Amino acid sequence: MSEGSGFTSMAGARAEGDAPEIGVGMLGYAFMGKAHSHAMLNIAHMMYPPPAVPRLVGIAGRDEQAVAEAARRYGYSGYYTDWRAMLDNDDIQLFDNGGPNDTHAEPCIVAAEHGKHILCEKPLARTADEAQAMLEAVQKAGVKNLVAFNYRFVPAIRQIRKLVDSGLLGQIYHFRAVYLQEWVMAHYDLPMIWRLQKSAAGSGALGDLGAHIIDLGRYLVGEVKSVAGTTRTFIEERPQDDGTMGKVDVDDAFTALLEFDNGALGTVEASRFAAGRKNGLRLEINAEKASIVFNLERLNELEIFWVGDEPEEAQGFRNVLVSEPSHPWWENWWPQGHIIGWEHTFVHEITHLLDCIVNDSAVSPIGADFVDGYRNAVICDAILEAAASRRQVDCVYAA
Ligand code: SOE
Repeated sequence: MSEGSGFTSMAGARAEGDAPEIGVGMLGYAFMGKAHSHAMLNIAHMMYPPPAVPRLVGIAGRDEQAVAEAARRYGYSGYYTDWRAMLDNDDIQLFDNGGPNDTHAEPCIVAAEHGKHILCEKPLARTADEAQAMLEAVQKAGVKNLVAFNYRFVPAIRQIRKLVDSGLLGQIYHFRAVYLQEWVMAHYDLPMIWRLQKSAAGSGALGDLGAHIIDLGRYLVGEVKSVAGTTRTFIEERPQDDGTMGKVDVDDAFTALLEFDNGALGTVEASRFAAGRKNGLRLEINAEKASIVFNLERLNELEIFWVGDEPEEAQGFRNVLVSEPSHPWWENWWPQGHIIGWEHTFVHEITHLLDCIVNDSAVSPIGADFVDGYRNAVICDAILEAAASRRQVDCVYAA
């Protein structure tokens, strides 16, 4: 169809329009590769006008057939079987690391050395020492950096933070959080996988699930000064590819006590052996003026109890549907009550990072940066030390 026939070409308009494009190189094509790629494909038209339009330049993975299929599926311009070659591509300004925990440090450090901004899946690293090296690399390079603690980007969680910041809750006494799943229990017949090996994962339920609720404790309540805790491994051997039985050297579950700098008391627990719990993150904050409950499996809702708000005979927790246009992130979606889901947290998270890149603004505290990821790792290491030594352990932060 030619110009003049009532048709106006928009070819390339978005790339030359208000929003700059940011070239993305993705490492990994499994669960997080899918969640991040899906999110990036939604930003240009749903976060409209976007701070930037992510251009899917390349995706890297070891299995050539699988990574080629992922490139086709999500629309990456090309694929790599070597992440180093991908990071040599100057058309990539943002490195997205969705790989397993043992592939977080080296690629992120090399990406920082190449001057690329970085999004790294959680936990940032397997240990605090490894996280510190990554933090130093991004600080030296001066690149924007975000750790994908995506639950900070649930509108209801951001709403809790806004209530905390407003002072309406008063002093916070308790932070109580669990993150419960069941997929590692015996009836799943799970063989040995990287998430069950310390050399690959760093820890088990602690770093995978506990890291999320520890991050939310830091985001909603404050810094953690000391911990006590214990861990359990319920199935100690798993069948390996070569037919032998391998030892599981990470925790299947942990329970910990957190002492916050501001005097609040925290209890956190994560398990992959909680039958019936599919993605059961639940937190409760008890404060001077209110208590608030959040449940990830009902992520558009908050249960709030306001002290002295109603006559004694009518007191109780109220259910608040967090979906009004004035609620965080909701101006981008639907009319109130048309609820959103887990995947939308990645759309918010990556949009926030693009905004920080384009406007040179701070990633934290709305998002978690590598300082947050490092401090999270210090707390996780301290919990493992407390469990091994059976005593309370102070959290010492080098940054
Ligand atoms: C574990 O199964 C897992 O996929 C975590 O790795 C994610 O971070 C969490 O969001 C959902 O559960």
